[in-house]
Amino acid sequence: MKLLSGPLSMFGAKAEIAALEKGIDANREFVPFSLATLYQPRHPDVLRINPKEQVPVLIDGDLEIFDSTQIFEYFEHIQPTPPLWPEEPKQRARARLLELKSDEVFFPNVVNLFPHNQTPERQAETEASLVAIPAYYGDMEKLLGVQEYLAGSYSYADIAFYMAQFFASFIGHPIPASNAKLIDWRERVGARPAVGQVVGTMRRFLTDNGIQTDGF
Ligand SMILES: N[C@@H](CCC(=O)N[C@@H](CS)C(=O)NCC(=O)O)C(=O)O
Repeated sequence: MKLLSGPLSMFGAKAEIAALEKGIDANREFVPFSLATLYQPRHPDVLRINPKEQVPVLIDGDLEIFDSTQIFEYFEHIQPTPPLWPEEPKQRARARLLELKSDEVFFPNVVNLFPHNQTPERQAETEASLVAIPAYYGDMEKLLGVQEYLAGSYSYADIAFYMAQFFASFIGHPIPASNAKLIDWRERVGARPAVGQVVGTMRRFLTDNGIQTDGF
């Protein structure tokens, strides 16, 4: 099995963490990527398999799929233990929704605040995201009121949001100290060997490129 990712791909990191959590032997390969050229030139397998030309891409024999959430689903079927979706149907539905919201509601706000996106023409988006990020942290803090993980048991929802908040911290919008339960959650998830391994590789890429990661 081959998992094509990038050294700073938050979506690729999600898939790699899941493979490690499940003991799936997915040989992670980084596509060409640099801070100057980003994903150019694109890896030929990415161009062939994903019309969106993005990583992660998973190749397992004659199966070729893309999108981190699709990869989660495949992993869950081929290696059901340890489960990374809750068993109970409503809790599972909540976990799926949280995973989607992390990628598609929270993370776009982080992207809006990437320095190259903060142009005068995008002032409205910048301002909206500066409000949306702390509001989302507040919502996650409330969820953790009575449970250790976002959807009860440790799940793909935690993996997704751990990576999304990692990038938010990277651009200067970390979980505030007032969200103490969410900070404890970040410590709990970050202490998992699978998460530490993948995030550690990402931190090394950043420090090798002259970016200090001590503050997040
Ligand atoms: N919804 C996709 C998003 C994938 C995605 O945005 N990948 C980024 C890297 S984290 C990428 O390949 N970007 C290159 C580009 O869009 O040019 C997923 O969950 O895998």
